[in-house]
Amino acid sequence: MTAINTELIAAQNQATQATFDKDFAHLTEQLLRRGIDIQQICAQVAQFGVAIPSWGVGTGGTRFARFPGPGEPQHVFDKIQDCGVIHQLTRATPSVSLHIPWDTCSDWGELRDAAQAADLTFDAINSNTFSDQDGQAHSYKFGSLSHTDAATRAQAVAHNVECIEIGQRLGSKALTVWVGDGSNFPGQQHFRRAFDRYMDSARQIYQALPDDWLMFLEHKICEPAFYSTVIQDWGSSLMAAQALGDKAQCLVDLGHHAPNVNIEMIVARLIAARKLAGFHFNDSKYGDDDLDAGSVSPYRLFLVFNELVAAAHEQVPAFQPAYMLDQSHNVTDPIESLMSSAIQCQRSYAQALLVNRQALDDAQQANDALLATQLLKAAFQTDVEPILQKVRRDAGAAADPLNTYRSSGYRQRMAVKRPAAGRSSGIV
Ligand code: PSV
Ligand code: MN
Repeated sequence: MTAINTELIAAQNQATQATFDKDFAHLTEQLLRRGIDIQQICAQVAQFGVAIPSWGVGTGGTRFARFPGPGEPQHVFDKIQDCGVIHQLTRATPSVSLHIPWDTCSDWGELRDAAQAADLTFDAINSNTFSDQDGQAHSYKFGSLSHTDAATRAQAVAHNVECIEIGQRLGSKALTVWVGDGSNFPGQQHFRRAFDRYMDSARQIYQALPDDWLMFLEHKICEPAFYSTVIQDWGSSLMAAQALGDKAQCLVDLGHHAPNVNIEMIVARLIAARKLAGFHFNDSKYGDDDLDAGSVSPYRLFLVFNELVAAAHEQVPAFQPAYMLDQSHNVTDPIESLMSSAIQCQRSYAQALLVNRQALDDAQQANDALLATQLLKAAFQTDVEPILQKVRRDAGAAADPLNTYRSSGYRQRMAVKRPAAGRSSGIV
């Protein structure tokens, strides 16, 4: 089942074939002079995939307001359909990450079939114990897995176990746990006891993990708690993952760090500890802004991928990070943002593949700081667009996904089919 007319894609690709051929031939020659086989790079880039968060296809908001866009998905099946469009046009987003209970469904088998029909699988499943649901017995206002009240903790554990069960029916292989637990006032919380309570709950969830599952712990420095959070940084996350066991790993959301922190270095440390679960890609200027990946700091995104490519190149054992986007689209069509963000990740990956690893090793060994940094810049400053386009063209995706999406009229069709939801508030 394809939501966008395949003839439209083929016709648009054909229209730009001649200019593309010239650009690709030019880059082939350029890279050859640098000793790089473009076909090899294309083959690696073709393997790249980043998961779409189900919540990302709806319009996001801030704590002040949300301005709904036309044709927003109304239920999880609509979300799968939108994710299918993104994958059809980019072939870079083969999976979807669900968030429970934002995503509800009376028949998970039917959802699995719908995803399969859209050529999608299910990535990590996310639990939600940072907001209360209707009819919930115990409130998460003062925390969930680390709450002072045992019954509230038990409820939060049970929810995570239920998420694992749902994920099993969908074919997921990981549970992502992010808690909003923390405090707003000095003295409000006993730091060590709150962490101990979190660990006690996390252990119970860990015990419910199937053998072939992983548990991703996501840290965040602040928000909704603004004085302290229980899993505030990669240090706490690593402590927790190491204490839980081999199946627990640390997930890096690019927006969850202190300002100016060196994220690529955190990535390197987690790789060294064999504890890097993967990523929630997005970008930020001030905090957890959830802006589009690489929209503000593309070089930082490249430097993260540089660490990943280096680890793969050096054959770090069992190195298989999970890639996902986690963004909030307040002023754009979410499908457009997610397509361009997925491609931005793919671009950073392709650029990182161009780094001359041997020359970089030599420069580092010789303490040649300037040459080392220039080697990274040389890769980052290469326009890899012909590589990305080649991979898309070969896979039957759109050479120019944004243009093809806009001319397909998909959003206009959905605006008719999915009448506007009411105005609502809240961060998604
Ligand atoms: C928290 O800010 C977070 O990054 C977690 O991954 C949540 O699941 C997601 O955002 C919710 O939007
Ligand atoms: Mn996240």
